[in-house]
Amino acid sequence: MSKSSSSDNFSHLKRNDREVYNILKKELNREHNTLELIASENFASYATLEMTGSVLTNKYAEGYPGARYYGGCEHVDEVENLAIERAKELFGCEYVNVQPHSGSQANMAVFLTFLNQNDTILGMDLAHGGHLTHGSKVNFSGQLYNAAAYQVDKDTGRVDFKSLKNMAREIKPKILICGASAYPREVEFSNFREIANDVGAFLMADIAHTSGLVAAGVHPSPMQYCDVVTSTTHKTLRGPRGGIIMMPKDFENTWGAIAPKSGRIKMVSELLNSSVMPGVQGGPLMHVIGAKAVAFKEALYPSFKQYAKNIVSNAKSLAQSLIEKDYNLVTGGTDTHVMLIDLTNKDISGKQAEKSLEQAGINLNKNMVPFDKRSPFVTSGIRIGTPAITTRGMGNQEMSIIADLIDRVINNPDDNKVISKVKKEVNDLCDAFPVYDEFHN
Ligand code: DSN
Repeated sequence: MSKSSSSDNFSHLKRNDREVYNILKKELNREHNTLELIASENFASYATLEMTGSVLTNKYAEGYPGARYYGGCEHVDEVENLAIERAKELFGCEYVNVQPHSGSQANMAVFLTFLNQNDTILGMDLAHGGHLTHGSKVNFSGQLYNAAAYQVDKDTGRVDFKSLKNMAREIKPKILICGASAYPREVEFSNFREIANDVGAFLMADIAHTSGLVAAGVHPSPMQYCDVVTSTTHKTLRGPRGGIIMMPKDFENTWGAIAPKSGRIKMVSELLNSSVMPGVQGGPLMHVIGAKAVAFKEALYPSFKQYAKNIVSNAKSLAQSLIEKDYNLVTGGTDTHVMLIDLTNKDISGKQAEKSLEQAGINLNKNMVPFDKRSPFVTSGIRIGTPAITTRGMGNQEMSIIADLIDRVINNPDDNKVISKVKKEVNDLCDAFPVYDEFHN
């Protein structure tokens, strides 16, 4: 991120609370000195951070623009409307709710709108790349609803649409969920649509991971196939931490007015809005909604398209370098920002790999691989993503260096000399691609 002339960062914090200031500085240094390969993380822009740290945090605004439960909302109304309009333009949709505090809360609001308790939902198995809120037994989605999970094919690592179709016919889900947290290939929305049509299910896409790629046209859009789409705003989309819910063009014609569990007949947009607030949340985080507006504008710029292309090109190039070093990539590669590596042939668990790499300044997460024999606390794999290092400006040349650094640690996970040497090289690489340099004044 480019330098500006501003100095005196965090001066109030520094004066008023040295303890917290020191923690912030340590985190700044960690972010600068680390190769951030966690696929769900990114570096928000200065403008996004400014809005997130703004006076909009002071405002209570329960309700929606023009219909709030508090006075003084004229400016937060403006910013929420702007965020909505920009998101519509970015994703080509007709309905947007920008209030969910997170992707999980966006998903919860969708379920609350379209499901009754104990209704059947069908999502991707968490151990095969799915998300907690797609029906995991340890999450509300697996506790309040009758959740079933589809898996990937053992040989290809890709969604097994044949068995998904049979499963859907058997259990007749009310909602079929597509989209994942650790799936390296494009989500084939049209295949999911076919199955949803076949069994009369409502089709939901959770594009939390790929939304930046979707916005840039680098990943297919779910809008022409899905009934409702949820996302986070902070992963490939590079905005503030938060969630959104969208519905495609003509959604009201598709759904018409539907009857909620009780009360008067409502339009689906009205129901979704009231599921978010008051159903799941109270006061919206107006500073974050303002920052969503900022990030959506950034994502509309042509430079963001190039950024998203670079994320994917970096992921492909890193994947290729790792394959050349005999790493076993689930599905044999990636179409997106993320890759999943089965470390079984390297004789190291995901847990150990994550730990040793962290000591060397390389941050990623252990991850179950499909049909993993190890527990989620140990795992046989790691997940690697390129959004954050691409934001720093790294390109294909650096990907081959990074593959080499990873490989040296994985082959010598207990060798402190190797780890120290790699850490030094990681620091040099990070210094060559600074992030938030303005904050280091
Ligand atoms: N924690 C996110 C991820 O890492 O993919 C999903 O919520």
